[in-house]
Amino acid sequence: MIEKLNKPIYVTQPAMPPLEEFTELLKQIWNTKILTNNGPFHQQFEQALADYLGVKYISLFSNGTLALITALQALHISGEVITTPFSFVATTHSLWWNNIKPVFADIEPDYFNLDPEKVEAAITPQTTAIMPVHVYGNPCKLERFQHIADTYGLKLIYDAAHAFGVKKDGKSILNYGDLSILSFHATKVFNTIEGGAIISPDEKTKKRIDYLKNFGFADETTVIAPGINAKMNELQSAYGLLQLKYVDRYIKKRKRIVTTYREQLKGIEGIRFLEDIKGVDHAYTYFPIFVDAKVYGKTRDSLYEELKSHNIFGRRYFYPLISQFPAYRGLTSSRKDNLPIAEKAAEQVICLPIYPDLSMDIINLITSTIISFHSRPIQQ
Ligand code: T4K
Repeated sequence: MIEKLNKPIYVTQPAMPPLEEFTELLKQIWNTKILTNNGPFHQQFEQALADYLGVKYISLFSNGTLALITALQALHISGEVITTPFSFVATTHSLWWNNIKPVFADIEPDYFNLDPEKVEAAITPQTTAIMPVHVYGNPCKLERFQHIADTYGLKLIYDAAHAFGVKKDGKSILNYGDLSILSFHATKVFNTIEGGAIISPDEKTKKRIDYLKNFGFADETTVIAPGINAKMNELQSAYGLLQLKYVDRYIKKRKRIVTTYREQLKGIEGIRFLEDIKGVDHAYTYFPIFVDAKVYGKTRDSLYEELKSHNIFGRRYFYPLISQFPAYRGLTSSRKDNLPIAEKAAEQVICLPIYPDLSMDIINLITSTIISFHSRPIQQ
């Protein structure tokens, strides 16, 4: 009989820098009274982040969703954009907020990213851009997407909300496409409480994005476009600057957790998990497992409930598919027969708890629950 934890374990828990160090930075803010609008911590953090990530031009945002919305504005995207239904709703909502029609294409069965072949088949004269997501931080087929974008004259905007620090062959994947967007939400590998960023390919684009996130102001009297207020403030920037000191440690701990999960779940029939990709430096953002009910003997939802009964709160990222939400389910591209792989992934996934402070004892308990539930006979 596996014990029930007396404290709930959630899918994640934010990693935070030492309070004393943050207090020191807060004192400086209290002295200068510069709270926002591109203050000293914002400037320092932006530069330090660009250096850490290995990118040249980055603009900080108050959250990832506003970064997505602004990225589409910055590139004047309109008409139709081809995207994935297997993501967090914000990906598609950013299109809706720009009056753009989302066109869903199916994903690939290996790493659950948008399938370039399905994207190519969905292009129409109205298509202006492709918006793939590096789901769980695993890189999309970068060269293939670039080739399609170049061939059809489309823009390529990556939702890289899960891909903080991810590199392929030693190079940041954030340098691909026309723009990439990060999220620094509390639930992410690297958090600034709320926060996000856009990575631009050149100084000109960064400048335009910086104007757009500040109401469109280029200077005191010039407004270049109807911008929005999406600025990161000084407290979050200071916090982010501190987080950068610790993020490598966070990722190292996450890797250890993933390795343990993989060792312990190896060989359980009907449970699939993702392996590292050769040449990729992973950030271990999520640890999704996929339950094949026929082989495992229990459904994904019954395992999800079983874990909950032990006070373990995994999450079904991403179920339901975005295409099934009321705003989008009427679209032709939302039909289930257009998205069979995504439908299956959404039916099978549970993201297990992963965060730097997660103890090995808890991991053992999670995996033992999965193993023992597998062998327990179905109750009539
Ligand atoms: N694109 C993609 C692909 C995304 O995944 C996201 C966000 C975005 C765009 C948009 O970026 P942002 O605008 O958010 O920067 C969470 C997050 O709110 C969201 O950021 C994230 N993706 C999404 C995948 O997950 P919920 O509603 O599942 O989170 P919530 O509040 O239920 O948190 C999960 C668990 O984490 C809680 O049960 C407890 C724990 N937790 C959470 C928070 C917020 C804490 O321990 N402390 C906390 O402060 O959406």
